[in-house]
Amino acid sequence: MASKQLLSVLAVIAVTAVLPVAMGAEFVVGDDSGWKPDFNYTEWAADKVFRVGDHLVFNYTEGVHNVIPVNGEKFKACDASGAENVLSSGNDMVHLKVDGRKWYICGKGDHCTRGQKLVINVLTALGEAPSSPPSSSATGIASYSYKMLMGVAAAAAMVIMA
Ligand SMILES: *[C@@H]1O[C@H](CO)[C@@H](O)[C@H](O)[C@H]1NC(C)=O
Ligand SMILES: *[C@@H]1O[C@H](CO)[C@@H](O)[C@H](O)[C@H]1NC(C)=O
Ligand SMILES: [Cu+2]
Repeated sequence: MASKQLLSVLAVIAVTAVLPVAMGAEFVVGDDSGWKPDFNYTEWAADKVFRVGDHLVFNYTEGVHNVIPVNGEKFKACDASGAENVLSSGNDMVHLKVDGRKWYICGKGDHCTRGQKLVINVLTALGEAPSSPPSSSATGIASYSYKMLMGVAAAAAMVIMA
């Protein structure tokens, strides 16, 4: 009886630990700087690994900026014309559902040419390591292994309890 209760507790702990994997990571674009011109988002993204299942949060004052998903050519040209999915809430969440390169620009004024543009490469959810690992890859891999371990522990606890 006591051991079964212990297993329940362990299972809850393990499931709680593995939940962030299922939900993906959240990246506040620009961190405390938020989404604005005169900021280098290439530099911001350089040490991060984005995966399918993660999401981006664009944080800015509503009305001052917006977020427009574009293609590579429009990104280069800062071309906001013909935009279909303009995000403008000031707290825009973008779920990364498909792997590959993603581009976002601000369509207000000259903001894009002033650096308010973000390009990221989204890796598959459980894909291989990026071809050129970022400097922080050691911690990334460590936390990833930890989550995998907790996932296995959760699965094992479920099996034992069943
Ligand atoms: C932004 O940072 C990247 C990487 O450090 C650099 O290559 C690029 O020149 C910078 N862009 C600007 C506009 O300063
Ligand atoms: C968004 O920006 C505001 C104002 O700078 C800040 O107070 C808030 O903590 C930011 N939110 C997030 C999620 O970073
Ligand atoms: Cu802007």
